[in-house]
Amino acid sequence: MRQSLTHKILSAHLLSGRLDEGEEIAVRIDQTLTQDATGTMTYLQFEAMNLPRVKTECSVSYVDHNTLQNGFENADDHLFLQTAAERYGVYYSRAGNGICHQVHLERFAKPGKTLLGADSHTPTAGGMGMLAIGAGGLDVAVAMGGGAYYLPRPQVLRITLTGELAPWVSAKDIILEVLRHLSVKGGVGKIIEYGGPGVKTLSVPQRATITNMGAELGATTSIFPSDEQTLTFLRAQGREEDWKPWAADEDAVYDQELTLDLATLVPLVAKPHSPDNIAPVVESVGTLVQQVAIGSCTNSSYVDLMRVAAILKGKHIHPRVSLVISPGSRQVLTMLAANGALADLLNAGARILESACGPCVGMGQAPSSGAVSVRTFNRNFAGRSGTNDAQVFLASPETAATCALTGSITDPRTLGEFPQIPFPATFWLDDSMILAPANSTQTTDVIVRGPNIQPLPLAKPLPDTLELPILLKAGDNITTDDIMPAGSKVLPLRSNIPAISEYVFYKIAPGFAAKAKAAKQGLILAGQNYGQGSSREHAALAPMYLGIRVVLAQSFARIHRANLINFGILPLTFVNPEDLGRLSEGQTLTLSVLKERTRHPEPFPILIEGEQKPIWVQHDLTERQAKIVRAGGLLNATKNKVL
Ligand code: MIC
Ligand code: SF4
Repeated sequence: MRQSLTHKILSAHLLSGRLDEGEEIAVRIDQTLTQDATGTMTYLQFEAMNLPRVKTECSVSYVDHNTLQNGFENADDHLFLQTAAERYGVYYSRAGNGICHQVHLERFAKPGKTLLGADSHTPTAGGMGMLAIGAGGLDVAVAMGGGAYYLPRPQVLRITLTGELAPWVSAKDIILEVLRHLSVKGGVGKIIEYGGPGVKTLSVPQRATITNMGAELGATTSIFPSDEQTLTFLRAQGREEDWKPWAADEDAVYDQELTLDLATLVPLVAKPHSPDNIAPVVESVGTLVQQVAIGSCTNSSYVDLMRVAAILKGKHIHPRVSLVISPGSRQVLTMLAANGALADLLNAGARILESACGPCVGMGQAPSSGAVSVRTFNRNFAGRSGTNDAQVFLASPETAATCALTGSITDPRTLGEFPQIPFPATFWLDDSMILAPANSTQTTDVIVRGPNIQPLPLAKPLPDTLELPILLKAGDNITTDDIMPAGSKVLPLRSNIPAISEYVFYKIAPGFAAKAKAAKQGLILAGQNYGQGSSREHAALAPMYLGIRVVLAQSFARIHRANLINFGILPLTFVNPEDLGRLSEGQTLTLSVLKERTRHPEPFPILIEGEQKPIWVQHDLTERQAKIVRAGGLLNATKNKVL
């Protein structure tokens, strides 16, 4: 059969399962990436596997999230990560070198290879023709040890791009348009493959903006072919030898197809508080803006920021607006500094932050109360900016820069002539902030651990009967930011599960941690797409630590469901989704014969205290996943050799 690009790369890496039938496949992982907020747990987990060194072609540990050093915690984590990288043969990208996805695209990503990253925006590297998937840290640790990555057999959705973008319409508007069509759950279980004549008009960084934000669709990943544009980018990065052409066969068959004519697109925004709340910029024109934030792994490439600089050159931002810019990498920032664009940004009134995630993850620059903040980022969940009542709009760099000038939401097309930015023939190349892994004879044995780095808690095996109070009834699209918030107060506790667990649900259900501790064990109830957003396994690990044994939802987001299983929490769905309405907080549910029931796919009943009629649920676990849950998580399952 003629193959899609996805199937070609998957077939070349397939370890078990079939691409045309069955529930689950296992693939070989060539590269891994971690970042500091998920990485400390990942390396603690790798350590628990007792392996001397990583077995991948290349593994990189980035420091980009926790770069505000308010106390010893983050600095301690950096030291732990640096020494763990040295010990296990991992590249270490130091704080200040840039955001993991941007730097990985520049320096490591290779067409046709597989990448597993402990961050949901790992699909950014799909812009390079790489099959790049976000996962929980434990799955990444297993891949570093040479283990397979298991994923539900994906459906392939082909998006055919035709035509060419009009001036002032950008790659961000393409992915916002896709989000408008598909919503934040439209990509669940799918790999999105871009093709068609419009593809060749897009550079690798533009493609990476699109694949990056495919995470917001809930997609497993998104991918572009590797072609002349890929070669141009790799050549400019001094990595021409990493290029290989990769494309789908002409008459490949897809599970679903969509066509987008780029020429018909207009500048769009995602309005508060969801990345799929899409509308044309013109509909929000006139809304007063207090903050503009440009950066993040979605939109802070060299061309993005050069265009912003060109828009702002010789002008000054509106006095109401605070403009913050966080360049994606040291490569980008150095090039802007060298060619004078940085001076144009500064002269226009921009506040320049270091090359890191920064405001995107609530690490500083929280907007003022009730402020409108226009951001080039990928997520605008309520409260993620650090200000609960801020109104965050997501937009392209062109739209954001225009809003900074006018002080209100403005269509960038009103600015007149579109500044053309030539693609650089060579990027500034200097990898001195990436510490290469020492060869095996030189590795250190000393991994430095500060007091913030606490041992990893293990889950308990699944008992046969569970009597669980419902500790929370949540709605649809609950994000991992709702479950385990980020921000400058909580993020430094990522290596300390007892301490971070105090913050579980603290924004949407204050007092949850105390309630869970008092109950000793419990269940969470939710609507659709539970756990969308980030890959943070802390959103499973910390609830597990608080005694959560089961999450019963109408549906789950992919990465979070896998994390629940990895930490021994049983994910269940309703046979009849309307049954959610029959349940409320405080009721006690009884689940019995669980060891047997998790061995079969058949639905089973749960008893509601004081009621005759049970609720029917199902687990949808594969045999392997069921063994993991019964054993009390993946680490226990591996240790006890039940897999
Ligand atoms: C995010 O954008 O939400 C994060 C912070 O990068 C997360 C990872 C984390 O929580 O550490 C992600 O996207 O996976
Ligand atoms: Fe960092 Fe934001 Fe990208 Fe997450 S989405 S990796 S926080 S820049």
